[in-house]
Amino acid sequence: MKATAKANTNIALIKYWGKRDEELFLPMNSSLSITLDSFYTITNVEFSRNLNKDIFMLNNHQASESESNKVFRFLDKIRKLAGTHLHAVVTSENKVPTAAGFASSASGFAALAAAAAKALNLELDERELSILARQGSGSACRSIYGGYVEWQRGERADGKDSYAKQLLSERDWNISILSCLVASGQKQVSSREGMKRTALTSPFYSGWLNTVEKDLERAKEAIRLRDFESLGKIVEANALKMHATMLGAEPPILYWQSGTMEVMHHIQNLRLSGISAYFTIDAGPNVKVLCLPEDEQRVYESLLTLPSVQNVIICHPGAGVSYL
Ligand code: 2P0
Repeated sequence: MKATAKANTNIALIKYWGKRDEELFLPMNSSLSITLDSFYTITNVEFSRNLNKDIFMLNNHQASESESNKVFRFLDKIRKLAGTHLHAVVTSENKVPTAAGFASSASGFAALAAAAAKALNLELDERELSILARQGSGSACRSIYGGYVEWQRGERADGKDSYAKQLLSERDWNISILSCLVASGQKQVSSREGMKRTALTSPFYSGWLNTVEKDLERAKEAIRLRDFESLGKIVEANALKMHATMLGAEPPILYWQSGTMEVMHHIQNLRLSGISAYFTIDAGPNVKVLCLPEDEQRVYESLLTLPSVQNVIICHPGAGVSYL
C-alpha cells in the first residue's frame, strides 16, 4: 500500500485565472502550459492500518499546518474515491527551489495524486489521474503530461470533462525557458485568493473571459506549426492581459516589482535588436523568458547583466509523471 511518483512543474503560456467551482477546482477558462525538465517533486505515499491520522513530511521536516491541511483534504478525496478510511504518511521532496521563482503546487499535487492512486491500486488512466490531480491544485492536472499540454475547462458540473491532454511531447519541439529571479520572499496575495478576488470584483474580468479561448486557439495553432514568433506574441499578450484584470480588482493586486519591469523592457528591447524573445509572468514578480535554443546563451548572458536579476535558470520541455 505504498508508491512513489515524480512530477515536473509547468509554466502556463495561456493562463488559468478564476474558478467556477472551488471544491472541484473547475476553471473559468481553458489553459495551456509547458511541462519543464528541471524542477520536480518526488512523493512517497504509504497507507497503513497503524495510523490514526495523516502525516505530511516535506523536505525532511513536518510541513506547516496550512500546507498539511491542503494535502489532508486531498487525501480525503482519494479515500472517498477508493472507499477506504486508512490514513497515510506522505513524504515529499521538493526540487522546485524558491530561487527559481516557480510555484510547487503543480508538481506537488501531480506527484501526490499519482503516488496515492497507485498505493491504493486505483488503476487510473492518465485522464483520470489528471482529473484527480486537478482537485488538489488546478495547474497540477497539466503536470501529469510532458511537453505542451492543454487543460480544457469542460462544461459539466461534475468536472469529468475538465482534464489536461498532451498537444506535443517534450521531444517534439525544443524551446528554451529562462526563469529570472528578481525578488524572493512570500507574496502578499496567493494565486488562489488572487484569482477569486479578480473573478468577483474586476470589471476587466469579462474582457478576459471573452478573449482567452481565442488566445488559446491561436497558441495551439502556433504550436502545431512550430511558429515561435506567433506563439511568443500571444503568450506575452495573454500574461499582460491576466495582470491587467488583477489591477482592476478591489482591492487591486499588483504582483510586479521594479525588477519585473526591468526584465519586461529588456526583452522588448532585445526584440528591437533582432533577437526573438518573449516573456510571461505568473502570480508573482519573477519573469520567465521564452526563446529559441540557438539564442539561449545570448539571452541568458544579457539577462544576467541587469541589476535587478538575481539568478537565471534555464529550462526546456520535460516529461510527465513517472513512478520510481
Ligand atoms: C497558471 N497560475 O495557469 C496560473 C497562472 C498562476 C498564474 O495556476 O487554487 O496553484 O491551487 O488551483 O494552480 C496558480 O494557481 O491554483 C496558477 P489552485 P494554482 O499556471
